[in-house]
Parts: sequence; C-alpha cells; structure tokens
Amino acid sequence: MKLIKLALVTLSISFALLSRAEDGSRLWLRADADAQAQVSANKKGESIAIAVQELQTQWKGAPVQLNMVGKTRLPNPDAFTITGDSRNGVNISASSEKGLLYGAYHLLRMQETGQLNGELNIAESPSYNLRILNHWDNLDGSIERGYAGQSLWRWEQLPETVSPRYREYARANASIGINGTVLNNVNASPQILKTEMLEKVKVLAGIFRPYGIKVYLSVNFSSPVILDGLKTADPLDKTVQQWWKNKAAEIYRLIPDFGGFLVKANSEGQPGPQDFGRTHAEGANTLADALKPYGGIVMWRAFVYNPSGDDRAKQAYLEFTPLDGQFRDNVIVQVKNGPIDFQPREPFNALFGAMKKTPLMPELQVTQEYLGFSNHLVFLASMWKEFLNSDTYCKGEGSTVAKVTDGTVFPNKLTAIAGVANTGDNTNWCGHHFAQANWYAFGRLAWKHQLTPAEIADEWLRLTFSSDIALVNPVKEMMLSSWETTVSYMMPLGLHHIFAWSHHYGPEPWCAIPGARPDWLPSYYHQADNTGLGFNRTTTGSNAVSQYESPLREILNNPNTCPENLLVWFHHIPWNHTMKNGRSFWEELCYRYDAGVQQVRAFQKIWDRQENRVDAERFCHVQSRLKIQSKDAVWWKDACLLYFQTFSKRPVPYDIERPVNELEELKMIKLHLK
Ligand code: GCV
Repeated sequence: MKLIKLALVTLSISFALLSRAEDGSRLWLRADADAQAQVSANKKGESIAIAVQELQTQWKGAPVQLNMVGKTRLPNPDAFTITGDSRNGVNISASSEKGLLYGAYHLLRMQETGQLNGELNIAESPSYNLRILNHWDNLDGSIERGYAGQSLWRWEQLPETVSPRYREYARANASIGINGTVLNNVNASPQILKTEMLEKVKVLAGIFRPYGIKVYLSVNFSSPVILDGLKTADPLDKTVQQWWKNKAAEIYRLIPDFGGFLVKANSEGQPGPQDFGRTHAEGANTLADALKPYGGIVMWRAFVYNPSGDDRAKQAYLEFTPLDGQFRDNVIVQVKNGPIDFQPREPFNALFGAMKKTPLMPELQVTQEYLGFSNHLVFLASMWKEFLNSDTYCKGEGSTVAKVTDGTVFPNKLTAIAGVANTGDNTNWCGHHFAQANWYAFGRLAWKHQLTPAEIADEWLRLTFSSDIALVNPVKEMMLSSWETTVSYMMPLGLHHIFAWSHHYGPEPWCAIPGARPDWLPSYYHQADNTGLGFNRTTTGSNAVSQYESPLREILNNPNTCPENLLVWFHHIPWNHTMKNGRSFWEELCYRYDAGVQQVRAFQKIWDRQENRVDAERFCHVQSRLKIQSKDAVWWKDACLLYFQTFSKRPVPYDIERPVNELEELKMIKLHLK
C-alpha cells in the first residue's frame, strides 16, 4: 500500500513538473497566479478588467485601488502613479485604461524583482509615445531575418481560428509597455490591403486592443496598381490619392483605432514615389493625407541606398535632409540606428539631429540578423544605450540621440521608436532563451530610455530565471559584456559588413560574386590592401564625417581622436599605426579577435556553474547554444585574421591562440541559410 502511495505521489509530482515544463514559453511572466488580492477600480473597461485580473491573481500585498483620473493630472495617457504602501493599501492612478494596466504590470514587476519595501511613490511617463514592434513577417508564414520559426500570425486560419498565442503576445508586450505592432514585412505584399486580409487583421486588432496595442501595416507603394489596376501609383495623381483615401476609409470602418502605415519605398527594389519623379515627402504625404482624418500616421523609412550613389553610409542623409520640413505633421521618418544596416557596431546615423523640422524615430533590430541569429547570446541593451546616448551636438553638447527623438530637443508631438521583432512560433518565442531579454529590453528602453543595461538585465534575470544573487550577478555580467564580446570576435575596431553573402551568418571578408552590387560585397567596406584596412570616410575620403556636427566631425576625422572602436569605420588605417596602448594596429586587431574568443569561453564557464540553479531544460538549451557560439567565435577569428594577414603580411602575435583552421578550407564553407 505504502509503495502504491509513494508511486502515486511520485507520479503526481512528475505530472506537476511536466505541466510546468520550463520551455521558456512563459517569458518573463512567470509569477504564480495563486494570489487572492483585493482589487477595486473606480471605472469599468476591458483593459481595467485585465489589470484587475492580473493583480488579483498575482499581487501578494495590501488591497489595490485603480483610479482613473483627469487628463489635467496625468496628461500622457500612458503615464501612471503608484502611491501608498505595499503593506497597507496601494493606489494606481492614470488618465486612461492603458495607463492603469501599465501601472498594474509595474507594481507586479516590483514585487517579482524584490523592489518593494513599504512606501510607494512612483510616477512614470514613457520616453516615447509610440513603442512599436516591426514584424518582418510574410503572408506565407515565413519571416525575413527571423530565427525563431514561422510567423505567429496564422493568416490561413484567421479570421475563424484564433491562436491562444495572440493574447499571450499582447500580454507580454503590454507588460513592458509596447503599444504598437506592425504585422507584416516592410518588403510588403500588396495583398495585405485586400479586404479579406483586412478582415483577418481586424481580429488581431480586437485581441490586442484591450492590451493597449494598436495595429499598423506595412504597405507596398504600388498597391493601387497591383490591387485595383490603376494605371499609375504616382502620389500626385488624383485617382491614386483617392485610392489611398478609399482604402483608409475601408480600414477604419473595420479597425477604428488602426495605427497607420509603415513604408519602405525606393529601397532594395521596392517601389516608391521616385519611380514617378516624386520625392519621398510627396509619397509620404499622399498616404498621410488619407490617414489624417482618422488620426493615423505614416512611418516612412529612411533606409535608402543606391549602388551608383555616393558612399552608402552617406546616402540616407543626402536624400532626406533636403526634404526637412516638407512632411505632413502625421509623418515620422523611421531611421535605423546606424548609417549602413544594423551592423555589430555602427556610429549613429547622421540624420539624427540633422532633421530639425521633421520628427524621426529610431529603428532598432531586435532580431539578430548580423549578430549570430538565435545561436549567439548577445544582450542588445548595451548597443542601444550606446546609440541613444550618442551626442549629436545638434543643439550644443548633450543633444543625444535620445533627446533629439523623444521630444526634449525638438518639441515633437509625435515621438516613437521601433524594434524589428525577434519573435516566431518557437515554443520559447525567440529561439534562444536569452534572446527574450532583447525583446524585453526593447520594451523597457522604449518606455524609459534612462534605464541602464544593468538594471534591465537584473530585472529580466530575476523575472525569467531566479532572484538568487549567485545566479543574477555572474549571469548579468555575462549579459553586459556579451555585445562587446561579439563585436570583438566578429568585427572589432569599426569593421563592418564582412558577412557571408546574403544570409549574414558567419565571416566571408573575401566574398566576391561576379556581377554583384559592389555595396553588397565585404571588400567595399573593409578596403583591405597592403597598406592597411578600413574605409576612408574622412575629408580626404568619402567625407561622411562632414555629415556630423562639430566638434564631432573633427573628432571623427582625426585617427588619433576617433574612438578606436570605430577606427576603420572612418579611416583607412596603416597596419603599423600605433594604437593608444602602444600596439600596432595589426597586433591590436589580433588581440581583439582573440579576446572575443576567450570571453565566449568564459561565458561557457559562467553558465555551466549555474547548472544547479537553472532548470535542466533551459540550462541544456543555453549550454548547447554557447558551444555553437564558442565554435563560431573561433571561426570568425581565424577567417578574418588569416584573410587580413594576406594583406598585412605580419605574424599573429605569438602569445595569442593559434589559428586552428586553414584559410582555404574556411573559404569553402557555404551555408545554405535563408
Ligand atoms: C526587410 C537589410 C536586410 C533585409 C531587410 C532590409 C530592410 O538589408 O538584410 O532583409 O529587408 O535590411 O531593413 O529593409
């Protein structure tokens, strides 16, 4: 009898464990839902109901009162205050339902991260009014640059069948303040605007709405021609303008709070206003006029470059600065953080600060197209903070990118930030468990760009793994150094775009495809020759430095003052150039690559020590990804050093790890990735 009982107990324990599989699906929302908190609200509403339910089931403190207050007290609808005492009674106030929901998630986060110690006196208002994920999801379910499976959106099943993941997605976003989602790829299929697709979009919008999330769509500029056979898509043509107006009316009949359009035009083969001799502003304004009556906006991307044009790093600036002041007030220009394309490290795009009469929104890439896909552990908050803290000097010292985009330097009503999503239908959402931290970090920084990477990593680890400081401290250090580490083993000292052709995983600095666009080849960027390495963007070269304000342009123009981590971005540096630490440039390059390899190995040790603090499932998953990262780091180091050595003709310093690969063998590697 005893034995049977024991067997039953064991069985039920294992069922309990099974039902709690640590597969990462719960993201950072892992609080037990077994509380029975007293929660009341002075108003009813769908979002308030969610806030009440979240608190009732997870809040372990004193009764909570949700108060809807007037706009005069809290003008930003997303802002909230939390006052009172976690042991005697808590008040969350906001001027909108969304604000109350954000307040509820904030309070729960404080509880789960151990930040409650009695009195509460919190006032939060977001840095950016629009905090938007961009999904590069295609209508066939594939995701451009997606490394976590297929699209979350099951278009073929919608509108009838609704996946439970839609709500989970909305909840995760709301919990970190994300309030917008662009559902489809910027390389947009015109089909997204067909009525039957809009009916499907309507269902998603309905699920996301109570979570405070608006839906936006990427649109193809040729839609009027492709969908309805118009003779032209010329934005100044009256029939084209009417077509967009009719389409907007149709969308808003279905989705009254539709957010607006995101547009990639005249870029990488996409159609646009220039096809008809019109400017980006004329194109954007036609769409903006159609959306204006309903409160919609246009996010017009500045990611443009042309093979026959000037230095690629200069082109967006050259095309867009002459248009400053010509955009309607419901247009915001969306600019990637750097002037090339989400490279491991870039200087900020000189458009930030240069467009003084046009609101700009930063576009960050959460998905790791150029950072090891979902195989490498890279915590991107560090990179985004470096970018946001970069000083543009556009209105004197301290005009950081953050301040020129959040409404501080230029009083824009429209403030926004976008992140290219890393989600897919993988059980753990992002492929790598630690890639979830980047989704989390994007939301947290969009809400409050003053947060430090350390604060964000700390929160995320406590929410996702454990609050045990024996885990939090070392793993946080690993996260905080992971971006710099990756830069070291991939592209140190300002190297950029030396990736393998097309899929961007792994090194191919030698890549030469006959007939290929020169600006899609690594040699365009690294310019290695017997004298040295790097792209001369100084006054004696492409003069990209002149797009930056003084004194930054002078700082960048001089190899002795240019930050060493951007040295070969701006300069062609002789192999024997003396670095600040006294080493030659060639030696420093070797040491940086080697340091990257050693650091990933150190990450493996840090992680392995966590074996008893992390559930087996996630532990093993991360452990095996770190093995890949470690091997890839060696691959990067050997490929780049052996290849650049054919130009430098100098020895790899004898105290660093010797190459374990042959250059000719590395050149034979051809990965068949998308
Ligand atoms: C969506 C890079 C990527 C493309 C992407 C493009 C863009 O070129 O490799 O996949 O296309 O950027 O941002 O539009």
